[in-house]
Amino acid sequence: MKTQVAIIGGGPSGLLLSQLLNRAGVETVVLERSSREHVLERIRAGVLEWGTVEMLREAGVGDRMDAEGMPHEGCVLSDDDMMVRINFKELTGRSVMVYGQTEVTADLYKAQDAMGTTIVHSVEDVVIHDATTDAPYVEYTLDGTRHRLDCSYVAGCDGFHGVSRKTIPEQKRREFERVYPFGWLGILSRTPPAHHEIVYANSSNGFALVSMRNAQLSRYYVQVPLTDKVEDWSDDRFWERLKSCLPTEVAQSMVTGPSIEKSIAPLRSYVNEPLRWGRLFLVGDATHIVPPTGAKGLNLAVSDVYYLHHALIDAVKKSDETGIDAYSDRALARIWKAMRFSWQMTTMLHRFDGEDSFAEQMRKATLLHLSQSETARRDLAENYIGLPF
Ligand code: RFL
Ligand code: PHB
Repeated sequence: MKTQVAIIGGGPSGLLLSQLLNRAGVETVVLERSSREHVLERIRAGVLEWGTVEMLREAGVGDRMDAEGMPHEGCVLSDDDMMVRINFKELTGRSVMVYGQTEVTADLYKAQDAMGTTIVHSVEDVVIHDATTDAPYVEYTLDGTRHRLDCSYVAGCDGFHGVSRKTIPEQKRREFERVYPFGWLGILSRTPPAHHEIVYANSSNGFALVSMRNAQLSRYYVQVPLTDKVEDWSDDRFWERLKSCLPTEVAQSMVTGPSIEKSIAPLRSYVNEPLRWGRLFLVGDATHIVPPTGAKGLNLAVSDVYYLHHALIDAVKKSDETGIDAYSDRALARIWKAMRFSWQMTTMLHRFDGEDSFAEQMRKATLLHLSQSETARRDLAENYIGLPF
């Protein structure tokens, strides 16, 4: 098989890149390790920055998002009973869209099917060869048979545990990492959300988050030690902890019910750079991870795709390589700003085990300052709705 751009990974990064390239007449093949059902089962991100919303519209996959997604003009940060509303609309003129990553992915698969692009599922043992030559190729196993895919460029969109990043020799890249000493236990439940906007709650019992997928489907998270297992958390225990972290006003509106999904995600900040090795380009979680506190992971993947799709179109269509030469630096400039924001939000809102009493006061003072300073709120809003591409 032969194609112009081989895309490893059929998550949101790989699918959106494929969608934008094919619309511009650049041919792709997507190689995905899992089945489509499995990819569509994963419950992940819920908040789309305004730039992501515009990109999805531009990619021709915005209709259902516009019909079913929920534009949010603000969110709330709380410290015990103090609630600070960040009015995105008033402070920046923009909003975010609450629309699940699962739905974005489903919309992208549907659009790709309609265009007749090639997405190969359940591939195993993907190996990228000759990335530093003009003729890279990818080998993979499907149903026990080894295949070869020749291409001009390879896009590594295979997430944190993928093979693309590891293909680059260690001496050719640098890694930066901060691992946080806690994770998020998340549940999905068919109950109306406790608040009409997302609530990021700091409390003496740790961090909690109120989010939603629609008016009847809530998504909640609480901070848990890394040693905890999902089995340690019955639904009752979860609801009790959540309630103890939320401002009374929100806790009173909480409607409990059985969880329909429950999982624990560790929190880390991670950057691998550069994002290019010869004709291999890294995108999204394959090269950076943010803690979910700023809702930046999916959105950063989308901004990488924004830079890379323009660059690849110029390279393939016009033999103009300036875009691909600039890709890594352009993407990294935005990545580091989102890293800073996510780290700051995480530090401002979580209890760190073994922390001193000073740390707690710093969190409280930051939240109090936010409640009193429009300048501080505008800074948060500007980052939350998404910095320009
Ligand atoms: P993905 O989604 O991990 O997709 C990578 C795909 O590559 C496949 N793959 C391979 N395929 C072929 N060969 C291999 N060797 C392969 N290895 C892996 C995988 O099966 C998969 O299909 O990466 P991508 O596309 O870069 O997308 C990134 C986003 O998924 C991620 O950043 C967000 O989900 C992070 N995130 C959030 N981001 C936001 O912007 N807003 C949020 O509100 C938000 N909340 C979250 C989140 C992530 C969470 N978890 C579980 C990590 C909440 C949570 C709980
Ligand atoms: C979610 O709805 O899953 C969600 C919302 C906001 C975040 C992280 C996750 O910061």
